[in-house]
Amino acid sequence: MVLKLYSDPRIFAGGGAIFVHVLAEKRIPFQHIPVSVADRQNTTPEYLAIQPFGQVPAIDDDGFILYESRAICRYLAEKYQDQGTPLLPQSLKERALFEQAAFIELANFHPYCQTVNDEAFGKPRRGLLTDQTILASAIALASGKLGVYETILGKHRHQSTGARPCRNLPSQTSSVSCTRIFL
Ligand SMILES: N[C@@H](CCC(=O)N[C@@H](CS)C(=O)NCC(=O)O)C(=O)O
Repeated sequence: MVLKLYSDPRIFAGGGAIFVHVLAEKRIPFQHIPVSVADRQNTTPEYLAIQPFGQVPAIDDDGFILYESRAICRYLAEKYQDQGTPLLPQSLKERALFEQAAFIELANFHPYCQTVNDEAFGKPRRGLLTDQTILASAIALASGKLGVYETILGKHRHQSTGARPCRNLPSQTSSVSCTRIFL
């Protein structure tokens, strides 16, 4: 049965931005089941039975329900290990560096960029006022973290071309693609 993917109607929105990279890299066919947060479809009893926190995304893989976008990424990368782009390193040390990159994304990048995104774009879209103090503080914190990324990227120039592997990280970078920067 084809993988069912419950996510925002704009599939690339929110947590969807994280795992669509894995779906694409692994060439995994899926059925998109839109769950509109704007229309509160994430709070119906049917959806809460799938994702008890009422958040998107979630998947149903032939009856196996999984939520939390990064856990979904890990599951799909592992399940389709021999298909598409290899994403998970196998050796102990490479795996440790992968986990380091993944936790940096979660702890040092995502919270600040998510706040910037919500204050600058999410709130106005929902008809709310941006809190300029929170926005300025999150931008300052995010800039500091991105400065560290720049330093790390500067040390990891592309082996063959000398170019940096990735510049100007998008607002939501998947843990998996992030790993390529660190390995
Ligand atoms: N940690 C979760 C976060 C998911 C999340 O925050 N989803 C947002 C949309 S981007 C959501 O469903 N918000 C609705 C709500 O919390 O009521 C994940 O990565 O899957």
